[in-house]
Amino acid sequence: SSPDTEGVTPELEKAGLLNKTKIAEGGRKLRKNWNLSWVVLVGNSLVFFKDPKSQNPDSWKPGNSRPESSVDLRGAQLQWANDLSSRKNVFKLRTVTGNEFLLQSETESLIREWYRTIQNVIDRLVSL
Ligand code: I3P
Repeated sequence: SSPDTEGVTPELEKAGLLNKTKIAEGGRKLRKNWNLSWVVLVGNSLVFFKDPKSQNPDSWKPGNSRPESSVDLRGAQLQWANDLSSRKNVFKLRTVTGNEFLLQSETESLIREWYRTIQNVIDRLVSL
């Protein structure tokens, strides 16, 4: 059984490698800088790691690898964004604070699964 005290550590929903770029910060447009990122969906947050050592599902746990950044999904919006990039299979994530990210994969099924899972978390947070 888990060493975690019941209910303290949030549930790991999903983890994997995606191409990521931030395109806005607080509503201000940023220059794109695409990078491969280890993305972890846990609890109410999407957590990004750039460290290759972080590429395992336990990386998000307290005391393990330090994340590059973290996004609060409460009130966030997702939309397909093939108009915002020359890349295929791209969606945009917008936070309530006006931060915007593009997430992309060469594999359509994989990006669809990420979209669906993140949207489910966003929907769940609305009703809490
Ligand atoms: C950008 C870079 C990005 C590209 C972006 C370019 O140029 O080529 O990869 O986004 O297109 O401006 P630079 O390296 O000089 O910043 P995509 O790969 O998503 O198409 P954009 O300006 O149309 O967003």
